[in-house]
Amino acid sequence: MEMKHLFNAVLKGDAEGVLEHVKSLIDSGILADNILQDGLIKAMGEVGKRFEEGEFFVPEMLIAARAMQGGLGLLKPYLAAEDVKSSGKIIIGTVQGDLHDIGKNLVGMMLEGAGFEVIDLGVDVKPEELIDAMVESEPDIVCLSALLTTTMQNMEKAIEMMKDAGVLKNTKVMVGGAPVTQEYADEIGAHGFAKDASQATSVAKNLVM
Ligand code: B1M
Repeated sequence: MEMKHLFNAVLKGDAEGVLEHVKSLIDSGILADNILQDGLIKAMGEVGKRFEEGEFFVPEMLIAARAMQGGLGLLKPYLAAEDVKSSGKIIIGTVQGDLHDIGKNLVGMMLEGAGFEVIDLGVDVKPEELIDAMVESEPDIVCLSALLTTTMQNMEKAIEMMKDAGVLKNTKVMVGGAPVTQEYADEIGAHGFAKDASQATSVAKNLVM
């Protein structure tokens, strides 16, 4: 019942309600991962469906997304508490031109939860910014997220520029996001692809092995 209230609070973009329901679910002993999957992620799926059907518009999506992110913030320490050991260093960002960060944040959180040190460059990250951060931090993996068919092409541009700058000798690239596929990842020369945040942790672990 509480999960249903959480689902509805995300749909309504009720940020306070989302925080209250997440807290209450945590207090009643529900696993953070269940709250994430069955409450927050499920509700964002419904938001996307309503947007596609013309029932929701960009403001509704944005308000729901913000409410969801508040809930994610509360869950973060609980998710990170599972499986903590240093697995490597990761730089993550949403590619140039793309402002979607919920999935990217989720992937980053899961990676932290899997013991990686995560440096988050945010959204709309230019290839030059990625390369500067790579030179400075020498990550094991660079994670690129894209949610738009138009911006996923910037993944290829970023990888090309990384190759030209010579920063891929000890660093692997993982890509993901709703329009990205394994075929596309192979085509643009990425070393890894994950379809969701939980798969991202296993792919990342394989990439640093
Ligand atoms: Co946008 N949007 N949006 N949006 N938005 C989509 C992506 C869209 C599919 C909606 C639709 O039309 N059905 C559509 C894209 C169409 C396309 O290109 N094929 C779309 C559009 C068109 C737009 C605008 C152009 C709308 C406009 O202005 N007319 C605009 C673009 C702005 C820009 O980026 N330049 C826009 C804006 C926005 C908001 C700002 C309002 C808001 C984003 C808020 C934010 O992120 N802070 C928003 C939202 C919320 C969505 C939807 C509804 C939800 C996205 C989301 O957060 N999903 C989305 C519709 C949908 O997805 N059904 C939509 C939940 C999240 C957990 O999933 O991000 O897929 P996702 O991440 C998953 C996986 O993809 C994967 O793991 C995550 C967790 O499992 N993953 C990775 C992601 N990154 C990964 C990286 C990895 C591995 C896995 O390794 C590195």
